[in-house]
Amino acid sequence: MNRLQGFVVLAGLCMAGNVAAADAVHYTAPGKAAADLNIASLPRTEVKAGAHGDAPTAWQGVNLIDVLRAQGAPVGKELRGKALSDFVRVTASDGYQVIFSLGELDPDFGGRKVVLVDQHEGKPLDAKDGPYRLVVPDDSRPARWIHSVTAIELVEASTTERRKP
Ligand SMILES: Nc1nc2c(c(=O)[nH]1)N[C@H]1C(S)=C(S)[C@@H](COP(=O)(O)O)O[C@H]1N2
Ligand SMILES: [Mo]
Repeated sequence: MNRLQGFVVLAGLCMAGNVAAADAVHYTAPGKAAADLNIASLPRTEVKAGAHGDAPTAWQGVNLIDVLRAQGAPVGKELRGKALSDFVRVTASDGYQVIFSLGELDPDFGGRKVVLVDQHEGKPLDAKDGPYRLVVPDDSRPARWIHSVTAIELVEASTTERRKP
C-alpha cells in the first residue's frame, strides 16, 4: 500500500472509531465478551419526570432492567445468593459514574424505575446529553440522571466465597 492509501485507511479507521465512541454504549459483565448495546429490540417505555423541581416532561427509552436481562444478567429468579451483591456501574464520556445495585433495580426486589433514554419529548437528546442518558424519576435529586452514557458494567462485588442462597 502506498502512502496515500495508508492515509485513507487510517482516516477511515479514525472516523469509525469516533462514530462508535459517540453512538454506542459499551456493555461488560464478568465472563462475557464486551459488546456494544443494541436496544432496538427492547420494549419502549416513557416516563414523565422533571429535574430540580422543573415541571415534568416526557422521556422515552428502555428500562435499564430490561437491558440487563437481555444481556443475561441474573435478574428475577436468578437474582439470589452471590448475585445479590452485584451492582451496575454506568460511566459517561466526562468520566462521571453512578451505580445501582441489581437488587435495587429488579422488580422482585427494589423495583426502582431507571430508564436508559434516547429521546426527550419524542426527539433525540441534545448533543451535550446524548445520545443516551439515564432518568431516575423516583430519586429525590437528579444526580444519577447521568448523561452522555458510554458504558454499562455489571460488577460482582461479593468478597466472600460463593454461598448457596
Ligand atoms: N455525565 C454526567 N452526567 C451528569 C452529571 C455530570 O457531571 N456528568 N451531573 C449530574 C447532576 S449532579 C445533575 S443535578 C444532573 C443535571 O441534569 P441536567 O443537566 O439535565 O439538569 O445531571 C447529572 N448527570
Ligand atoms: Mo446535581
